[in-house]
Amino acid sequence: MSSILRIALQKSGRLSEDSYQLFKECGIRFDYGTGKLKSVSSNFPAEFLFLRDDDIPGYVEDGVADLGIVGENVAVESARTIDTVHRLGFSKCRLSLAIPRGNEWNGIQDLSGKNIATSYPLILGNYLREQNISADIHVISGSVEIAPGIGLAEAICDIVSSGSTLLSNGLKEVEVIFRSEAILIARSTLETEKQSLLDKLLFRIKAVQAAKN
Ligand code: PRT
Ligand code: ZN
Repeated sequence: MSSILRIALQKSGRLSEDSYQLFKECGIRFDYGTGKLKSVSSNFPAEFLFLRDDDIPGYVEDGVADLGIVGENVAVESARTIDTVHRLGFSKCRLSLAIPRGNEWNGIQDLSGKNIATSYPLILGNYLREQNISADIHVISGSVEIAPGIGLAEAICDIVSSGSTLLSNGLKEVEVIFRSEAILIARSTLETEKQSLLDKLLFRIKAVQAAKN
């Protein structure tokens, strides 16, 4: 049986459009947005799976998918054993610490002994350890920005892009702890045939990127 690459993409969200567009520009055709959870390409040996971004690193590690596109923040936080094959340059954002706008900020030591709300306990925990700061990490899965306003935490650590969400919640960004963009991830050991399909795909992706620069 000839090989086919299984590629996991975000079904709908901040990564989806650019991910679909990338394959289109690589000349790889497939249907999306029809509500179907998978789609086989009509002109490249690839099958696409449409998933929530958080599930993609696990599916790639487990071999349900060979490749995937996720934000680096999600890949790192997942702590899965996966390879970063290529940086894709879209869905750029940063993971930052923010505090109430009226509060004074003299540096990271201000967070010693404080409560910090985040959905990224691993990345934040590593950062605080490197900085020798001991603080309490309070994990919440969404709407992190409201935590200081309801007395749940003195600071937050969340994804920022334009900064307008922080602003509208009365917060100010005080420290960038991680910079992220979309990345192509792969299972760490691909069979020879799949590896050569990945090489073909990468060749096309690099050509598309080179044409834009
Ligand atoms: O449904 P599913 O689980 O698949 O998607 P999701 O809702 O978990 O993720 P999604 O689609 O919001 O984001 C996917 C990825 O896009 C993230 O993991 C990041 O790598 C990247 N990304 C880029 C962002 C943003 N920009 C971003 N602005 N992810 C989230 N945001 C949030 C931010 O936290 C804030 O709440 O969007 C809001 C607006 O940001 P501002 O700063 O522009 O106001
Ligand atoms: Zn998600």
